[in-house]
Amino acid sequence: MIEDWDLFLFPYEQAAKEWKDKLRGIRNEYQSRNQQSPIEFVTSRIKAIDSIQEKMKRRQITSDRLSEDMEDICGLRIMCPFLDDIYTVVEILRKRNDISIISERDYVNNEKESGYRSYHIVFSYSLQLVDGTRQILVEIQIRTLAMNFWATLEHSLNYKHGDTFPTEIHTRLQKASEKAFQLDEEMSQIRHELEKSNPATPTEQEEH
Ligand code: 0O2
Repeated sequence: MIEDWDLFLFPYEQAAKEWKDKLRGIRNEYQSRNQQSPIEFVTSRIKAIDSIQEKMKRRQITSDRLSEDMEDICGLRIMCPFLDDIYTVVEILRKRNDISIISERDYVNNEKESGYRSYHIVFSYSLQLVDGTRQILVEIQIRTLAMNFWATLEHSLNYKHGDTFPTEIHTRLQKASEKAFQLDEEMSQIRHELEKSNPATPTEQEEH
């Protein structure tokens, strides 16, 4: 049993803050070079306590193994403007020497049965605490704006509806996901064509 959740979750909150800052730093670096950033915006969340407890039961994770066996207590999400940007961000993360990548899951090219698409990376991060260093697992989900649009709405519909969708709704959501993906492909194609015709055009960036 976790006696003090605030105490348990503190390192995860700290890691989320540091990583949000690092990822926004990458975006700012591109902007300072007047280049289009592969990162549009970044969000973070600490897994809700009831969601941790539900997953502990479902996966038979004991309290003493929680930090090692639950990989998504600290979660970050990177939203990319275009499809190719997802893999640019993956490469940037692979090259970093302040993390050790534990696993990668490509749900962009291998979408889940629901229609969900995103690229998931779990890594271990050395967090500096008063008493020394602690390894914290962090999950980053990397997706386009269109994938985020679909996943956010599907999640909220699922949350409101509870349990599983009726078959007809499930199929419609799969189709909606396919349409979002077609939109991503079309926008990527437009970008490539514009780049070919005018390689040096700097693209406008929004501040978030
Ligand atoms: P939250 O914020 O934790 O409540 P599991 O975590 O056991 O369910 P697994 O295999 O460990 O699953 O992880 P998986 O499937 O690689 O990633 C789980 C997370 O990916 C989910 O976290 C969602 O954020 C996202 N995800 C996966 N499948 C779907 C889907 O079909 N629809 C949507 N909208 N998101 C999905 P949690 O646990 O739901 O979120």
